[in-house]
Amino acid sequence: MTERIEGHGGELALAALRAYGVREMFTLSGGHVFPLYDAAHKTGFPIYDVRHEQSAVFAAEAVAKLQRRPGLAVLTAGPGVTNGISGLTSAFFNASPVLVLGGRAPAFRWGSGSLQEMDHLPLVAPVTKHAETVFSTDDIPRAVTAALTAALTPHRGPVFLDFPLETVFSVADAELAAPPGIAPVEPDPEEVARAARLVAAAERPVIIAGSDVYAGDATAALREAAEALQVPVFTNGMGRGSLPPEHPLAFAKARRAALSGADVVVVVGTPLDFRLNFGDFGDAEVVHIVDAPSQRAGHVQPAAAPAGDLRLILSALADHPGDRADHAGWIADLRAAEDAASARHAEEMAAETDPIRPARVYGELRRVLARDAITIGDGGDFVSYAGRYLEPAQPGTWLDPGPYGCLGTGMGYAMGARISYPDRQICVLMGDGAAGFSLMDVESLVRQKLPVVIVVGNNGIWGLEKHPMRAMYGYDVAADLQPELRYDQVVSALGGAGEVVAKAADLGPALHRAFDAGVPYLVNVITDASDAYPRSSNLA
Ligand SMILES: Cc1ncc(C[n+]2csc(CCOP(=O)(O)OP(=O)(O)O)c2C)c(N)n1
Ligand SMILES: [Mg+2]
Repeated sequence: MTERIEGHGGELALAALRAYGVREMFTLSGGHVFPLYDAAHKTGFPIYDVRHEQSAVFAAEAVAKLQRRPGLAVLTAGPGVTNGISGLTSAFFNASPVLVLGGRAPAFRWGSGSLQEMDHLPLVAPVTKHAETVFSTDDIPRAVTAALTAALTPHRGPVFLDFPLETVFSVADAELAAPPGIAPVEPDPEEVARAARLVAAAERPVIIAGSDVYAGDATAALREAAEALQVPVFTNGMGRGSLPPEHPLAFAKARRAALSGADVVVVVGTPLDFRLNFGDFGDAEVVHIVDAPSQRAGHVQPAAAPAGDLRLILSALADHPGDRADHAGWIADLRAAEDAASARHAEEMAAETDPIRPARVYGELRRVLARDAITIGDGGDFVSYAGRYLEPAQPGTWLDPGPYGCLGTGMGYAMGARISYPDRQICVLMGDGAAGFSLMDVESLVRQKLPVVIVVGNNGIWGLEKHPMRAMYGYDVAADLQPELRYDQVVSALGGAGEVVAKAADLGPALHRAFDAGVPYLVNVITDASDAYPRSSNLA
């Protein structure tokens, strides 16, 4: 169904965005994109603005990741777009359906040296699924609809459009088509059957489920498959919490025992990258289940690699008609390893040390966080410890930067999370180094009444770099920060509130005050800077 609409370029774009379920924009002001603001302002479409364009794109990405719908960032021409590129790249690595609309210097005098004149496409093309300059006003709805369709089609990812000044300021009459439905991609049934036979016949199978399981709304199918075939499940990224932690097949800490003992490893909805030892699990056969053929690994030859709609593939595994091996002994062995690790972790999380070790911060947080709390990690060691000690109880509640590993997601992700869930706890776990990238955006959160809690693991160093550099060279450079810096006072100065915590016993009350504050609140925890724990690869 199509309808005819009339308006300036901003109005035409917004009509197409609304039709596709976009519900807000994140932006930082620039004259090149005023018509988009005008369209939003006149129709009550929410505009959230930030202090650095990276935060706008990260906020859009958080919306996309959490709500599985498109997130929108509007960036002005030139520096606005270039400041958003790390955010776009993170979205590309995370397969997040983010649309960035860029302003652009006028086309009619291109090359004459207009303000902020640059061609964005060669910069953004390698990190987007679709990038296009729209030269004609009446073409804007088509371009927006096509871009969003590309963003939402598995394997999902960010897209980019820019509008030359005259395109977006001019008025036109245009056709607006209804968004096309995105049909699920049918997997090859032979490949699915091969995968099912391998898992069913395995003696010691393991499933590792990642972000695309959540993005593809396949957590219920994952659970059915795991239960039907009795396979232990580990998770990473947005896959965390796919099975509730108390589920008999949910595992987190016995990963080493599982991966070294498994004879078949099923990796679903996440790449065979550095987080998974590049898909090398010793003698185990690998089944790689992906949401699109483009996601099959080029560097590994899996025993089976079904590609397509993850719900269809996982449901087919659950319905496998043949015999299955008994995995009760294997599951019991892993449960023993898991329980032993849990007991160790419980001790670490209760430890009364001075200075405070990060594990204790997570021990206290576990008492305060509700099951549906959104936890955001932005930092080095402090966040990798979070991956060890926190157990998301529900899918879609854990936001880490993903395999691109970009520091600075914190306040942008927090903004997107708060807007997605006005009534949930939003907790950002930040390294003191990471805090430097986005803390100014606390001002944006305060001004727009978006309270969140920020817990800083303040070790006074870029820990994840300092310790490895010392181990490698015997010395380190460019790895120190000011010790015990008052990041809480920065937040207070910006209109929020906060406090320093240096004693373990003070953590609990501070966290309660933080979640009750009703404004952005930073709990500045002075933590142990020593290399006290083994690093976890659970970060992303
Ligand atoms: C944008 C960006 N710059 C640099 C890095 C490299 N890096 C990874 S972890 C890390 C240290 C982070 O320090 P902090 O946030 O204080 O956490 P800590 O390791 O001390 O707990 C750095 C600099 C990165 N991942 N992203
Ligand atoms: Mg640090």
